[in-house]
Amino acid sequence: MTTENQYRRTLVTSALPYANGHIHLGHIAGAYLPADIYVRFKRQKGERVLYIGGSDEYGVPITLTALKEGVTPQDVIDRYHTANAAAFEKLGISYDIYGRTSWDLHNDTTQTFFKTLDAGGYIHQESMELWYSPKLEKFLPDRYVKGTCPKCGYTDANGDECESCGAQYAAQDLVAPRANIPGDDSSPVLRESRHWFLDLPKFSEALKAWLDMHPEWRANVKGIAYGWVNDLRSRCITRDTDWGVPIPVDDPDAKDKRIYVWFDAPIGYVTNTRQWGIDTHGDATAWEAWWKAKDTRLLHFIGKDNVPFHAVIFPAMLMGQGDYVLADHVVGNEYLNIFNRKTGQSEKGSKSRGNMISVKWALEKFAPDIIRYYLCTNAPESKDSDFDWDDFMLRYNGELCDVVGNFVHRSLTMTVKNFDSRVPEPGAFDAEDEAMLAAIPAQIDAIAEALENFRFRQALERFIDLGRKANVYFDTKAPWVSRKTDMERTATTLYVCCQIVNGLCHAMAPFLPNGAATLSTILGVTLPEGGPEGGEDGWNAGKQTLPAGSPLQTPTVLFPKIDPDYIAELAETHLRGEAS
Ligand code: B3M
Ligand code: ZN
Repeated sequence: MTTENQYRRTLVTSALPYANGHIHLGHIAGAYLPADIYVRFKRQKGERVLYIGGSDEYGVPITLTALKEGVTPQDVIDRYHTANAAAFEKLGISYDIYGRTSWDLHNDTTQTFFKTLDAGGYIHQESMELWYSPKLEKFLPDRYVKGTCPKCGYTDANGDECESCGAQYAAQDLVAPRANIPGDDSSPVLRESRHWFLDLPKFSEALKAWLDMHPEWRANVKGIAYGWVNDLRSRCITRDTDWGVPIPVDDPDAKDKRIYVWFDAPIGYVTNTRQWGIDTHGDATAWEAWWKAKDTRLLHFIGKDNVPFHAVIFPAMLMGQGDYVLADHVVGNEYLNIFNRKTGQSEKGSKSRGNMISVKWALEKFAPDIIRYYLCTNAPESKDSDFDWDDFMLRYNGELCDVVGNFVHRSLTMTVKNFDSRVPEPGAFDAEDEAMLAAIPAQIDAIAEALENFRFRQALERFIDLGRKANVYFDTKAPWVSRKTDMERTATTLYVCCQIVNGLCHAMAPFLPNGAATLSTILGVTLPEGGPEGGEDGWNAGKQTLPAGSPLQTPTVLFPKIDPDYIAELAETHLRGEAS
């Protein structure tokens, strides 16, 4: 089926994680899995979709890690870029490219953005007082200095913002500053430094007009974005550091400074699209259609803390370039907290608490589909949710295994056994058969509708609902009984069941790619891969008939159950802080 949509491009980005640690399940539930499900769905529909990801490799947290470990920043980013790219791949997060902001190409993209904004009159310089270490003879940007928060009194606040109350402030407002680097116990002093600023207020009207065009966005995203746009100030976009993109100005003062990581990071999406065009098409201009053609739909999937950058600052930077598209949707997610079964409390995932679960660790314990299933049923879409081991097991075992897996297995086993491993020839349909056959396309459309609206939990619930309806049908028809007396009736029932299994196979593919791949082999159906150039509609193919006579392979268990003892053991390991 050809739709107008097939000709339009959808460009999807997921936040670029810092190459400063292992990505964890909280990240996945927010910015990565929903994006991947969406992209897989679009590809399956045959639409043109490109999915961009990569590592964010500059910034103070990375140089601090390097200093503390006595290695170079390059060592740090190489280690975590490699580890995170591998974890994403194993989990089935299907990027078209997973790039790096340390690429030379990225200097070029970032510097072009800077120069265009500068030429457009959107960048100016200001002098400011910043903390300086007389001992190291260096400025102490951001987290290189710690102190007491001027707003809430938290004593471990960063130089520029407080993790405890969320306040952002000027360096000189920090109370009782101290250097936060090994080998420097001196007291920092304030010293003048000249920096470059992005004139955000100049974009104020345009940003408001653009936000006003998107009443459909989630309330959390709109709330944060309007809060910022209604109170815009110029923002410093450079830092006193040697780790970052060089500032493209002819000024000796720029030599010891670099572009601020939050200026270059979203530009990484553009860089990585450029590199994708070069890698796949040998075409250095292929990226432009994805960023500049009017019919491109740009979507950002992010965690809530990244909303200001994706819904205000980056769009302003794009406006300043003149010819880029702006995001059509910024899908901002809340947080996945950790339910601590010892205390009975939900707690924030944090490095210092050691309660985070790395993707790397989780993948050593579970098949990717298991993790994907739980994180999607429990995605923090409109409010925070809890990662809870009991819930993890109950949802997976009780829904995916017992409802869908069980139906697929009993239907296929009976069909293979009684009908010579082929989809049986049906007799006349009764009202229950007709109703069940009609429910397959209806449910597939309902799943699609939820996915189009970024309601991933609801989409997965509707998928499980199809499984529930299927089990009711199976139990009503009781083919294991009719088999003894009425083979024609049994054939009709199992024919209908094969159609449901085919529908389930197509519908599960965006969520559970491994299960779908195994099942499609059993059914002998092809799930088209799709991609940036678009292709066949393999989504609505789930509504088509699997013809009588089609050969079937002997089914294997798609979703094996998890043993409660195993879960109990892992929960203990996790509580001991060994899962991060
Ligand atoms: N690296 C922050 C984060 O990982 C930052 C995102 C950049 S997206 C362009 O949450
Ligand atoms: Zn504070």
